[in-house]
Amino acid sequence: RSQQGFTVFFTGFSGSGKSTIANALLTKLMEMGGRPVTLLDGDIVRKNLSSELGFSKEHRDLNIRRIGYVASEITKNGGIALCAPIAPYAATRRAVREEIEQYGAFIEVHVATSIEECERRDRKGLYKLAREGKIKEFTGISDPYDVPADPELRVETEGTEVDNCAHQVILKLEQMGLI
Ligand code: GGZ
Repeated sequence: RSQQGFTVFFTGFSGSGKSTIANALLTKLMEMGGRPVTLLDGDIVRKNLSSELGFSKEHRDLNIRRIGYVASEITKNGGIALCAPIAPYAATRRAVREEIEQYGAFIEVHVATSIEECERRDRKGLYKLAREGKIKEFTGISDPYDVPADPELRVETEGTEVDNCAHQVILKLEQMGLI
């Protein structure tokens, strides 16, 4: 029973810390040994699986459905999938959840960094470009984000270390009997 596969699905704004937390979680889970762990990071998926896609609702949905399909295959085979896209639409997240829950557990983690904080950090300079209108349909600035109503876990990154956020996910997985 504790050997069932599962998917940890991070969602949040660009620059919220999804990738950083997912990478820290990846390290922790790999150190524990046992099942293989696969990280499906937003930008890596965009480069390798969704290179022809843009950021319209249709294209974002297609991107998320592809990530969901790969994660469902991993989960089906008893592995651990970590996904870290923005995934702005609740209905699409719900569809992915339903697909994955046929095979194992789905843990939605809302990385709840506020848009103000993401824009203040602006690690990649994308928010500035979005404000200048040089990037259109930018999530949180000129494109929607449905805040998860009922995620398995919500992590606050403002004033919490990355390692602590990753540890909160570990605790949740233990609580759920998954690791
Ligand atoms: C949001 C965009 C956009 C627009 C480019 N809106 O910080 P990043 O750079 O690395 O993360 C963002 C990434 C979002 O891709 P996802 O596949 O995670 O999005 S979705 O789940 O909605 O399919 C950002 C960059 O791509 N980026 N243009 N318009 N983020």
